Amino acid sequence: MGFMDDIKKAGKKLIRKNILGAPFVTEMCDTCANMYRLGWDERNGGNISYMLDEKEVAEYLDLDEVLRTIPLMGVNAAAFDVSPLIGKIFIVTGTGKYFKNVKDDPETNLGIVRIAKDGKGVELLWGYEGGGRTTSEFPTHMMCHMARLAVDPENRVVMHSHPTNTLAMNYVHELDEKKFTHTLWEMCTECIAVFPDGVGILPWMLCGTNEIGEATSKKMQEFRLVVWSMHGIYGAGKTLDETFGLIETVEKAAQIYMLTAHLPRVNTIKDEDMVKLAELFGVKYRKDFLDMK
Ligand code: 2HA
Ligand code: ZN
Repeated sequence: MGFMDDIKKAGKKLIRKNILGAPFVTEMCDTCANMYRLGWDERNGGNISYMLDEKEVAEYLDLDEVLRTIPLMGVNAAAFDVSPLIGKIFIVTGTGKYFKNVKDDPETNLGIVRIAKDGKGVELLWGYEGGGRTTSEFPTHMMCHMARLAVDPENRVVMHSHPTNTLAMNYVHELDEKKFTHTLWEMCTECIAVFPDGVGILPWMLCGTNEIGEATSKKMQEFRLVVWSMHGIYGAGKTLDETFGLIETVEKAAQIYMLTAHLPRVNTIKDEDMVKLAELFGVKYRKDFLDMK
């Protein structure tokens, strides 16, 4: 490289903005802090991946500067095809990291990674200081991104969490997608408008594996919310706010259920009322999840 190239490179560095002020970093920090504060993400529970716009990231980072390459964790590489995501950049919570600590130390607890050209690993562009890696659920996240992007090209976020009441409800309510969704819809007036596609449910499965990733992404072809029985929930959406809001709404409904399940039910929101709501909001809802004949 010649002298002029060095000057140009130094110049590019100088005009680059501070990544700690990037909206995608501050939003990740705020989201993790919120989820922790709500008690949904104890210890290292939960993980988030958020697909970023390459041009936006280039305002903060030199995209040619790869800090290190990280293999995809817990994955039978031959069975795992991420080719639709090659070159895509994500900000991702780190494995073993605590949501509690993200806001105070984003550089250690978060990483910005690009899916490598061979699709077998990721290139670290920023973060995971001290040798961190992507969440153990990264394969599931990537499979979910692929599934959601196929039905909604604007999907950007996949979020996993252990919301307390949603989890409690798993122990006392039948784990049937129609019945579970219907109960949630009955608990808050706007539920049917917020998640008209309902909630998918997987049986208890071993987490961090290809199998659970495949099963979750299969559900994500149909649902933006998937309950992992006796473990937690997955959500997908266009923004961090939207995805958080989906999980938050399920959790609120589950809380009402848990506060009332042991009491005689005197009143409820009727199916015909839910239809009116869905029509008012103009949403396409799972008609087969209502009990109306
Ligand atoms: O990242 O929640 O499911 C920790 C978990 C695994
Ligand atoms: Zn979990």
